[in-house]
Amino acid sequence: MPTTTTTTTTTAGGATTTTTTTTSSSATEEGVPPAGKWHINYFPVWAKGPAIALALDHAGVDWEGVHVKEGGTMETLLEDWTEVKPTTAWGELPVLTVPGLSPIAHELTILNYIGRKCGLEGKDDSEYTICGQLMQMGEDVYNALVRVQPTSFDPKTEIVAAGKTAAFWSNSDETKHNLEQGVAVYLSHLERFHGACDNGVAYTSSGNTVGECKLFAMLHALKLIKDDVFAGFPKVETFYSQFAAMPASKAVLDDGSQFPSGFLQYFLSSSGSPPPEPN
Ligand SMILES: N[C@@H](CCC(=O)N[C@@H](CS)C(=O)NCC(=O)O)C(=O)O
Repeated sequence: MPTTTTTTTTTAGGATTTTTTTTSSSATEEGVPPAGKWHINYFPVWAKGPAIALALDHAGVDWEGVHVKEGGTMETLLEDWTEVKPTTAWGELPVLTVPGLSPIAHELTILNYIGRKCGLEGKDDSEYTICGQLMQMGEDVYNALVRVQPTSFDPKTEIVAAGKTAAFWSNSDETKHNLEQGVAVYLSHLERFHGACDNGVAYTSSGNTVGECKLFAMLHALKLIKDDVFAGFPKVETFYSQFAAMPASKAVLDDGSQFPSGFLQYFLSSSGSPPPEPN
């Protein structure tokens, strides 16, 4: 754990005393968010950045977002990314930068960091494990969408033609291998888990742990593709609606909050309908 060492020299009655004090810096203390502005870099699409923006707004930290490069536009995005990519640790976004630490990459690591520093990982061990499982479920849904769903950059023509996208949306067989699991199976697991958590409309008592931020972001990605996707899953639908209505969530949904512009739909319907206009 990084520490700060302070050496103090005092002279009293002709004798010199040197005292060395070692303390952990605030950037490493659980529950103590580093002071100063936090910076998050991510593309202007609803994929792996929105959950972080949601968590930052729910945490109430002072933050600002950039889409790839300060002052960049949609027109310069790809060119900007070619320039910025080699400067990142892993050649990818999102990247969070907080005062006193090296840049942090990988969405789930960033979310775990925010949860730990800002008290958004559940009030006790039980909620901590709920939070973590929801985060992973959100990631599983993301990875399923990456496998089958057309995106604003890739129509996935062969995958759609092979019927894999349609199968994801129609398959409710819970015995299928999880790589072939349909959206209804993910949602029925989330419906049952919600009941087991027994925490009212949300999964945890606060309803805004980093796991719930990630889950909400992926539920929203599903809803953008198919508006009635939660039909038959009332607990999931209620969780989605109440999370969307929270003021800290609305800012991100409306215009990307502290990002210079809102997030565009990334995963598209396979029926060829165009994504909505940018905010
Ligand atoms: N393991 C990383 C994956 C991040 C990732 O796949 N980022 C994509 C955007 S969603 C990216 O940077 N793509 C641009 C590129 O690879 O050049 C995470 O979970 O954050």
